Amino acid sequence: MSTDLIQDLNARFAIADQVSFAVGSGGFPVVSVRNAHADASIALQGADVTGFQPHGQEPVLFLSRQAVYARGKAIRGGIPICWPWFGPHPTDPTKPDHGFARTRPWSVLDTRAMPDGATRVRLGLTDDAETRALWPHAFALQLVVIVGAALEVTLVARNTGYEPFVCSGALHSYFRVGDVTAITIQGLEGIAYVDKVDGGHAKVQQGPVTIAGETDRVYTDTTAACAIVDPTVGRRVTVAKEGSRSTVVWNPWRDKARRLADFGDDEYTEMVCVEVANAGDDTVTVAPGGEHRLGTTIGVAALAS
Ligand code: TA6
Repeated sequence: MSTDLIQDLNARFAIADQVSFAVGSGGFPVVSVRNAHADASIALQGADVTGFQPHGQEPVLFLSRQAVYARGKAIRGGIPICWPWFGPHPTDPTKPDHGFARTRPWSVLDTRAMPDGATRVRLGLTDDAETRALWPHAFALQLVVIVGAALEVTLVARNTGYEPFVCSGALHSYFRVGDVTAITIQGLEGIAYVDKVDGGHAKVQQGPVTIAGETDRVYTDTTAACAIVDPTVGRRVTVAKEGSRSTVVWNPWRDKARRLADFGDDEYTEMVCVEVANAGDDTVTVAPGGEHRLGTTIGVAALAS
């Protein structure tokens, strides 16, 4: 990737002492944000928010030390964007899991210093011949990232065509935890879920979620915020949402971790995914000229001692 692109991005979108662009891992452009509240980083490859760290706090997002940075490849960590389908393609197994938005280079739309000291970065992706070969629809995606004391990430999917389209997806957030076996996830108590580790059986969550083995669950019909309570780090990470009626919880545990080439064998103890989703039956139909917003707000607070 040419340094010309970086120079051009900085000339057009850098904000002194707040937003800058540089060559990141794999040679892909990365946006670095530093403001009064926090540090953050966003890879233009897949518009993946790869880092968020409020000042005085430990990093909030998990990024695998074995992540692979390559064209057409999703980054293992941060917040990959699953769109326009979640999981395997509904009818064609030859198409990539979780759609194509997470594997394509996004462009920068604008950057802005907000009055409250936060920073907004907007990224865009539109259809082209490659995307239409995978999914025959015209669209304009925007990812609106606001870095403040909390992190706000909103995927806005606009239908720029003449036919309605049906999509699903997720903000596939990877959270960094001190010890995955010690955390609890609140907000899903009594909620029905599909257990993908147990043959897709339908179950109901009893109490807070704990992780003691491979976990891959789609919680259905829930608009509730979640909280990851992490006694090892001494913090509570809240995950609020917009435009979502399903929440996915994932940890690959030992065996799957070993099968993932871009994930360390023992890294499963350091992370959990809590994903704001449109998954399972929670698909979205977008009319021509219409849009759907899928958003998450991630907050951090110390646990009361
Ligand atoms: O969100 C959970 C999930 O759908 C799991 O089934 C697991 O496959 C995970 O995503 C990671 O998928 P990936 O395609 O990134 O390896």
